This record gives sequence, C-alpha cells and structure tokens, in this order.
Amino acid sequence: MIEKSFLNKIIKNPYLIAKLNFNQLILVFREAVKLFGEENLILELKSKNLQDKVIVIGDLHGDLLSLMRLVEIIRLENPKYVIFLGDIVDRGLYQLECFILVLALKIKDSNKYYLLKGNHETLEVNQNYGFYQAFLNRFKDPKKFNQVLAIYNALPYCVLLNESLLCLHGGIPEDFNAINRLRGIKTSEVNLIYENTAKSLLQIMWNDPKPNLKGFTESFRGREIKFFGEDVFTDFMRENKLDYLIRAHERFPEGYKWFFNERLLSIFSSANYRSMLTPIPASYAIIRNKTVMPKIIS
Ligand SMILES: [Mn+2]
Repeated sequence: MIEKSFLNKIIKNPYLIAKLNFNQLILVFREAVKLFGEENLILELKSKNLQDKVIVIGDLHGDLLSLMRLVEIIRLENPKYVIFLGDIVDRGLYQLECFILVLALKIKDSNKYYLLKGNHETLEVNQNYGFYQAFLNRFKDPKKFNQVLAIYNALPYCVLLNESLLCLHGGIPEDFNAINRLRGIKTSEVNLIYENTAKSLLQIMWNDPKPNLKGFTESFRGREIKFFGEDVFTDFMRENKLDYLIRAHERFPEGYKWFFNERLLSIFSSANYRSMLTPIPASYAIIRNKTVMPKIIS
C-alpha cells in the first residue's frame, strides 16, 4: 500500500521524483498496474450532471512544466474526469517525472484520472526516442524496465464518454466495428483477443486525420498505419453513434486543430516537443454541457 502523504508530496513537488530510489518507484508501478489491469480496453465513462467538466490532455513528452500547469488547472476547474491521451515520455527533459506524476495522480484518485495508451507507451518507440536510454542511464539494469512495460501492457486504448464522445491517441481504425468488439474486454485480456484486433489497436494509437482526403491512405509513419479523410470519419462516427472525437499525436503551430466540421479536435500538451528553442503553445480540451472547448496552457 502506498501512503497518501507520499503521493501528495510528489504531486506537489515532482522534482523529488529524481531523488526516489527504485524500490520506491516499484511501489508506484505495482499499484498502477493493478489499477489499469482492472480497467476495460474501452473505458465507458458517464457524467450525467450537465455542470460536470472533463479535461482531456494530449502528448506530454516529458514537458513537466506544462504538466504542472495542468495539475494547477485541474485543481481550479475540479473536473469529474481527467483523461490523458498517452505519449507521456520520450524526447523531453523530465520523462520519468511526467510518467510517475501521472501514475501518482491515477493512484491517488483512480476514478477521476485515466491514462490511455499512445504509440510512445511501447518498448520499440522508447528505444528509438529516448526514454529507454534515459531510464538505463539512471537505473543501469535493463530488467528494471520490465516494470514500465507492465504498465504499458495494462493500459486502456479509448474512453467513450456518455456514449457520444470518443477519446483516443491517434485516430479511427479501418474496421468500424472495432470499438464495439473491444467493449467489455479487460486490459488484462488484450493478449487473448490480440490476433483479431492487433491492426485496429495499432491504428487507434497511430492513425492521423487529413483534410481533403477520401478514404484511408498510406502513412509515412509505417506499415498498416493510415491517414483518414472526412468521408470515412463521418461514416465511422455515424456507425458508432458518436458526436465528437478528441485525439492527440500531432503538434500544430496554433497548439490544437479542429478537423472535419469541428467534430474532431486534435490537442497536444507539450510545448517543447522538438526543441526548447522552437516552442509551440501547449493545449488541452475541456468538455462541459456537451460542448468541447480547446484551451491553450498559458
Ligand atoms: Mn503519438
């Protein structure tokens, strides 16, 4: 069991995470794995009260300053749910701090905070974009990274809010029935169904919307990954009875971007993704009274 006072301490001052030893981190990892393991691959959240707020947060990529600002915004707005769309690590200066802080929030209030799997919550991508090496530099033993992988393997992929708004990291899969087929399945059962749904799960993490495109087309991001146009997006939304989609995965000079007649909102919550020298505004989304509003983190 983790002491609440320990969680509060690192939430209040995440720079302390750099001083924690691995045994203290293991407690956080284990508790988080337990919580994520009890969740469904498609989280179905309800907020009946029209005044309820939901905050959705995009890629962080080790941008601890933006995350600490968001923690303050969450304190002020007091939302019913906070949904992280994944890509917490890789590239930034404070990757482990961001990861542990998100896990600490989850453990402290597991019915309020949710973390979805992004394409950077995988070993292969961490080995190419920095987190794996940063972790090894600090903890030396590659076996210790299994604690991180156990979290990645237990993460859900989507939030379905009030059966009308879908949150995910990348985009819609080519199989329009995938969301329905994944509903009700526990994250711990992902390996049992993986054969049939591997492609859909990959596409949920990796696909991108593209204006003025028809159908699905090849993406520079890799094999089986697609761009999707407005026609297939509209069909997907109709078949799944959805009003809105909120996703992350891409940075835009203006901080966020609406697509497809303002039914798809793309947010990105890291301000210094490629370099401290070329910051972009970091964004998040707030949902209230069935309205989706993008916000810049100032
Ligand atoms: Mn991504």
